[in-house]
Amino acid sequence: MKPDLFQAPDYYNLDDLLTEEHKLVRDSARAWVKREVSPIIEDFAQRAEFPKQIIKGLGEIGGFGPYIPEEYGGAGLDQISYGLIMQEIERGDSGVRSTSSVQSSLVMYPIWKYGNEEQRQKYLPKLATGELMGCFGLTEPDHGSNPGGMTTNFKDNGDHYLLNGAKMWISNAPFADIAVVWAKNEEGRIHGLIVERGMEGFTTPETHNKWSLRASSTGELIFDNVKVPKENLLPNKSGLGAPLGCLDSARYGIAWGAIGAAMDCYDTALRYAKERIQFDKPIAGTQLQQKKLAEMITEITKAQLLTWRLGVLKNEGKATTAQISMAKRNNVEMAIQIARDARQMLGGMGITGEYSIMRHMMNLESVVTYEGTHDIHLLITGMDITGISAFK
Ligand code: TGC
Ligand code: FAD
Repeated sequence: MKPDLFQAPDYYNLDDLLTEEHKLVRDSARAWVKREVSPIIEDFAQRAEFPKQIIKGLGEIGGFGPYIPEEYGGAGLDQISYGLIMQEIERGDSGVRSTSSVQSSLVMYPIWKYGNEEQRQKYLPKLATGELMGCFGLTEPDHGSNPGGMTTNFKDNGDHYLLNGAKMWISNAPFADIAVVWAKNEEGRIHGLIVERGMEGFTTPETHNKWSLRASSTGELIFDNVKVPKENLLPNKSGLGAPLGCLDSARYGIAWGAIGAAMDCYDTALRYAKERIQFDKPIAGTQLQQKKLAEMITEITKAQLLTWRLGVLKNEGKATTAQISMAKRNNVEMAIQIARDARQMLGGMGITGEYSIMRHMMNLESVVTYEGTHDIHLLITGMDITGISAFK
């Protein structure tokens, strides 16, 4: 793979809107990605393997629980810093950002928000350093966009619960130490349970043959009469709103992350176009390639503004689910379009692993599907502006 020469575009001087702390956090994540992710990621993606050696570094740059309070081992940062970290990590690879999103917003967040003090003390500090890794089990083979229909269930069995069912498409499942699992009790109410690797009847087979997110490990969670201690139930929130609350936080991070992937594709295409000579001049001097580049920087800038404003609202505790959906949907679609155009601009070289573009493009096919598909987010906006649900 080519050396990482990435230079971040900032067409509207958005740095002026950031604090010194934001810039420090962002720059250290950017330097870490250049040093630790860029040199190895293509090789791991080609081999369809998650690079476990980066876990410790991810913890050190605040990639695990950036906004979780310091008393629980988190970085205690604000939501814009969280977003900037996701942007930089996904600039390297969406699969690495996935690992960070899952650990932060889908494992640490529910333990922090819905867990009791004992659960927070037991798990959060170790999750923040990566000593413990987690995964999040919501999707089932027959319930993806409609998680409320889940059939995974648990029954009161004296001093423990008995958990049965299966989850599918679970990021980090094959190596996670713990899983935050969403299941229905005997009354059909959804609760979160912390399931630990090693519990009898709990297995996590890996999903193979993915063309997307190859450097992220995906698997199933299978529960066959798993005895889950009663103290592992998250006591402070139940109902579908509990897992959906975690998704708000993860989707917000993805909105920022997608900008990172788009920036990397744009920057690569711009550099290539200035150097690649055809018909005795750089292809960057042709109107068609300038149109692509001009549209890319316009879309990146619009996404940056949308997302920065969302970050301000999130810091004020005012960002709504529908606002987060709009940003996730817009930014991921924007990144996919940029990846496709950038790929074409590199001609044949664009399909090789010499450049990051094709990997980003394939990764983004998962990003546009997980955490709510492109269609589902459109329907969330539709429901918000009309007051009528088109889901059911
Ligand atoms: P609906 O009737 O609308 O809502 C059910 C209850 O939940 C409440 N609620 C929320 N609460 C908190 N936060 C939110 N964002 C909430 N959205 C809804 C709602 O008020 C209601 O409460 P109550 O008290 O009245 O019961 O639910 P629905 O069944 O109609 O479904 C709505 C829909 C389709 C939007 C939702 O289910 C959805 O978002 N589907 C998409 C599924 C999804 O995103 N799955 C993601 C799985 S995790 C993942 O992909 C990780 S990838 C990780 C990585 O690698 O980065
Ligand atoms: P379906 O829900 O079957 O949707 C199929 C198509 O139908 C989509 O185009 C959808 O938009 C459309 N559709 C569905 N309902 C409607 C409707 N009402 N109106 C119009 N169109 C509709 N899940 C987890 O719980 N944890 C994880 O860590 C996790 N990681 C993932 C990692 C990867 C690589 C992938 C690919 C997925 C992951 N997921 C995870 C699952 C992900 O959230 C689901 O794939 C996603 O929610 C969509 O569900 P589905 O695949 O079952 O598609």
